Amino acid sequence: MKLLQFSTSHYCRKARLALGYKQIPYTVENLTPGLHALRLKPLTGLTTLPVLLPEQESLPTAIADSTQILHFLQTHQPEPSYGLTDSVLQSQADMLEDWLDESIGVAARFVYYQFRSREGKSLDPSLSSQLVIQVVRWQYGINSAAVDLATKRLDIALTELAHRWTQPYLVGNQFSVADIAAAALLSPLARIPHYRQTYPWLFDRIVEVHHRCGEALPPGLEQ
Ligand SMILES: N[C@@H](CCC(=O)N[C@@H](CS)C(=O)NCC(=O)O)C(=O)O
Repeated sequence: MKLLQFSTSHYCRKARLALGYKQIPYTVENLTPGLHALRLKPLTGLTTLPVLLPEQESLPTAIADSTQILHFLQTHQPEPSYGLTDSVLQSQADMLEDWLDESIGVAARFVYYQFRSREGKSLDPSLSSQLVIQVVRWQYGINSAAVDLATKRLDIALTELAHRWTQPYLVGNQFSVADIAAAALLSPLARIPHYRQTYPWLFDRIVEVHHRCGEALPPGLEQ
């Protein structure tokens, strides 16, 4: 299989965690932001990454969207499983995954790129890095007002997750798509001291999920 990705994208990290958990061998193709749309549009009709190319007859040519990729992998190779045996708990995991994808992953992106252009500029003050950050801010409409809202949304999310993720698993007592989504989509916060100091349990969980999936730790958590 081949994963089309942006190497720094937290949504692509989510797909890599799932592939790693399933121990499915795969190659990656890193696309160039801006030019990526030319490659993706004919394949999926969308412009977002990750995209999985199963590269096998009788399987779909391309699967777009991290949630669809996780779903495909679970059906294609059920073991080891991140599906829950109890259907009610599986629905909870699916809802958490969707909330993390659509709301919290976006909020984490806003807060992260704001940090990298302000207090966190020293992480890489080079012109090329700051240019990329400014392009991303422009692309997604990241400005102070939007970042304030994203910060509030993250505070609510982390308060909610604190009730659940201080246990080993977000849903029930099995590993699920919710754990994978949370570990990937909140990983950009590992670079931001405020989150490291306020929510230390979050980063313990993120590290655990990465170990479980055999995926390299995100920037800020490398040992
Ligand atoms: N819901 C999508 C979101 C993926 C997403 O937002 N990907 C970003 C990179 S982090 C992207 O490809 N942006 C480029 C674009 O929108 O053209 C998923 O889960 O795969």
